[in-house]
Amino acid sequence: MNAILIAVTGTSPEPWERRFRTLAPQRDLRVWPDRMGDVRDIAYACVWKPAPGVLARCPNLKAVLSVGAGVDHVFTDPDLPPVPVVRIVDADLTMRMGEYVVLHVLMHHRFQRLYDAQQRARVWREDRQPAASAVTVGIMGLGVLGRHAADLLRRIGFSVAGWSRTAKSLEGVATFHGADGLDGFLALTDILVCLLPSTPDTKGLIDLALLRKLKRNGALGGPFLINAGRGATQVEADILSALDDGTLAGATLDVFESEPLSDASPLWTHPKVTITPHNAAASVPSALVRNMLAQIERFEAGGPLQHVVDPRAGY
Ligand code: NDP
Ligand code: OXD
Repeated sequence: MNAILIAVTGTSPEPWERRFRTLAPQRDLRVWPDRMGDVRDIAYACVWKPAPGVLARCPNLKAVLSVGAGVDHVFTDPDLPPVPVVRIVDADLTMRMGEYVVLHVLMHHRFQRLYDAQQRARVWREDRQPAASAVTVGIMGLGVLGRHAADLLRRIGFSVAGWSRTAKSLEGVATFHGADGLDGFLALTDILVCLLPSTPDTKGLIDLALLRKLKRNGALGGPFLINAGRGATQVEADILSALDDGTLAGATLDVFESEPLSDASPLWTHPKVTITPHNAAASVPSALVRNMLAQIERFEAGGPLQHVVDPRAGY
């Protein structure tokens, strides 16, 4: 009893299994699809995009643990059993996202794509360079990841604004919330960083109408977009239009409406776009299995599960 199931798709279960066996050799470990054994023994499922219906086969499941910070990949299962779903909150993942956001904010702020192009053409020409303090980075999503990124950016010297669903107060950050706060937030923003979850409320939020509300006369000469949250929040056709008509000066995209990004997408070769393969903050077994085991052991000792997702909000 109390077996742990590893049920992942699109990635190998092997490193997860190896790490569980190293840290908890005494635990009964099962692996989808071939080694589920007697499903009545399975109490916990550690999952990434689990195949629909797999979790419903485990009648004694007590909790689902997402191996990522996002949980949209769990809620797409129409047969998801009514057990708590917990997500990863871990310094390793948080710091990885912080690195990504800082890297891409600075890349746009320092016009690095321009200098890359100039280097290819052997052009020695210095462009203008506004100070970080003249640039506002607007972060959509002031959760665990958004707050950490805000703190890093503030320490580098950027002006930072943030937008969330509910009101927040963060030192040194101009905060906005809800539909009523969105336009004011966008009007301040030179570099928009999206760290939102995929929920029914955030679907398609980053469209042309929204991008047109970003600051037009800012120090960078035009606004930039960085999306490292979820692709479902963006309308890619609108982002392309915004890049082509000058609404956006450039974009970094780590997440896409459909992943992997199709070979046919014009985003791949767009001169103003930087693409990464949904690796802004990878979930790494060496760091995260310890976190999941701690959740399970605390729960078995009678303590609460932490970072349980509200299924109605979807994050
Ligand atoms: P949290 O749940 O801690 O934070 C989510 C934030 O989004 C909160 O501030 C929340 O507002 C806000 N939010 C949610 N819905 C809305 C809405 N409708 N309007 C305005 N704000 C909203 O999540 P994390 O910070 O840990 O992670 C954020 C997301 O990043 C994950 O859900 C995942 O999709 C993505 N991610 C991507 C990775 C990658 O490699 N690309 C890696 C890890 C995560 P409030 O504070 O009011 O609740
Ligand atoms: C996550 C992700 O949600 O990697 O953690 O996308």
